[in-house]
Amino acid sequence: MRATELLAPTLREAPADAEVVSHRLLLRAGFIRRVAAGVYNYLPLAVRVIKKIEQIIREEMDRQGGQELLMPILQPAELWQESGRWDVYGPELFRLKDRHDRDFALGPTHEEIITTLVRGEVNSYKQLPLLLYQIQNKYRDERRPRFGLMRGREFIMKDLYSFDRDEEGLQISYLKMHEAYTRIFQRCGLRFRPVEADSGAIGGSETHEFMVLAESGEASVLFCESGACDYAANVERAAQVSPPEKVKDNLKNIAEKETPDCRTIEEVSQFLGIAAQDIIKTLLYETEAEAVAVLVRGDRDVNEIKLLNTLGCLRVNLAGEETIRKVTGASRGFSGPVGLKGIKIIADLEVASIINAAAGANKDNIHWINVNPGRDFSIDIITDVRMVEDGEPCPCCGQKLKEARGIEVGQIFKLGIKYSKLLGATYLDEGGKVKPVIMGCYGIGVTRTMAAAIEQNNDQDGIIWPAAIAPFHAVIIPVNTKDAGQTALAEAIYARLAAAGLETILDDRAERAGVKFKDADLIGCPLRITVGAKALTERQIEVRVRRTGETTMIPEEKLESAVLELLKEL
Ligand code: 9G3
Repeated sequence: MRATELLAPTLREAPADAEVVSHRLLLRAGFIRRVAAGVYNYLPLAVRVIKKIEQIIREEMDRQGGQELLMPILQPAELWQESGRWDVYGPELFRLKDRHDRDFALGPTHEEIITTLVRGEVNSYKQLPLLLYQIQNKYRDERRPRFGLMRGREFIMKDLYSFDRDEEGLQISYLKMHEAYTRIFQRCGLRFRPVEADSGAIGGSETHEFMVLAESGEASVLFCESGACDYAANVERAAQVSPPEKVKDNLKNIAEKETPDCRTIEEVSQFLGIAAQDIIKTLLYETEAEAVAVLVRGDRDVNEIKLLNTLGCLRVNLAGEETIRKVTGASRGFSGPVGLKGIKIIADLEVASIINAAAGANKDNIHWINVNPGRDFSIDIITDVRMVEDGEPCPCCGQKLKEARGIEVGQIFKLGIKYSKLLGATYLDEGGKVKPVIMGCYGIGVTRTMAAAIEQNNDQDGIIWPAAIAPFHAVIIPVNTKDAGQTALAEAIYARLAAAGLETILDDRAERAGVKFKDADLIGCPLRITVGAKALTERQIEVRVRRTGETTMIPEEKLESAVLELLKEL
């Protein structure tokens, strides 16, 4: 591709509203342009990257026996009403009407459509298993579309659905997708981890998220540092190791202390001279059914997902001032478990073994000291209900857990019979018995993967594409376009590399070399090939590696093989 013919409008300045580096660089390097909030044009460079990612995905889906199909973006409301999800999803579901006033949605995902397809076409065990996938635009009307391609309202997703006869079949399909995803992100040249995730209150079913590791990631993951163990979980899911049993002696007498205006753990700790870990933090939550008190150590945070799963409810929210006063008789900051009546008390494992702790007294400006569970209050549920932190022991092997940040680029789920039951997708087994098909679903955010690759691979000068997904392998820069010798040599190199199967941009623009170097760095192709005066006189070509800045002089006749060799490592 010649730069003079390529629509890659680079920008000197970072647009002001771009908050994350991938958004800034995609705009500056001329990969995307905004059309509406969370909706973008993908310019030619972006399309090349997207196609490369899609091709890797297709090859790995097909390797596992996946079959590609295409389902409609425009989906009739009836199917969503059948699954019950027309009413479950609120404004996030894009809804529209046709000329006959019939309701439709723009597909945010395709469980309803594909389950209905399989209901119609599959009736015997002989037709199973099936792995069906598509790569297509998805629509979700996010409350706050932001971070460029990280959270768009229109985005490209690969979604695969598995259909099996039984749980064993589902397990095989699930492992196939786990392996495929591992191969895909490896081939894309990304540093990533599959992590256990939470499967929700229904429980039982497995789910993993594939996280691209990047400081800027929104998600927090914990993984075992020991080489021997591969435990990794997202922060919602990570399990705490049960604290050691404490010998409950030396229990002191409970006593009231004035704590004027001390509402936070920090203020109470400071005022009473008691460490945060020796204070019981009491938080009131409301579910759709009841109010509950949740107790964690003062230095810990409640994990609301674990709380939701413990209670088996639909939602949990911190209670407001009004509820707090009604339940405790005091204002916010003075709640405690002693004498608390009429609500369930859920305590974290660590609170159950605490000794002589401080806690709110359910009276304004007063805390108890020397509170002891069992003696001074009783607990309804003792369970793991807190966030696990960096440096805690691994639940698998006891070595240290390390916290890292990541971007979720893929997720795999065991669905079971949820959709096949609701939509009536059944088959006849070998004994002629009617059974629901067992399903799994597996997604990869294609456009998000492109953005995540940039979040993980960039420097102050621009993007650094992994070779496998780079829009081009190299940029060829004739230093002086007025020098006929240089332009001729650059053209010859361009033709030779193309013949060797390499994708290059020939920067034939009549710009200063400095401008071209800057744009090449910004766009981030793995290699830059500079054709200057020396190339002509010494027949040695300068090849520079974008990631390291290292340059090597390659004898002109060895250029193709040298470039191919360099790309293997990038
Ligand atoms: C909706 C809306 C938003 C949604 C969904 C439905 C997320 C929804 C979960 C999934 C699960 C899997 C197939 C590929 C892998 C992920 N946001 N999800 O179901 F109506 Cl508005 O999409 N689907």
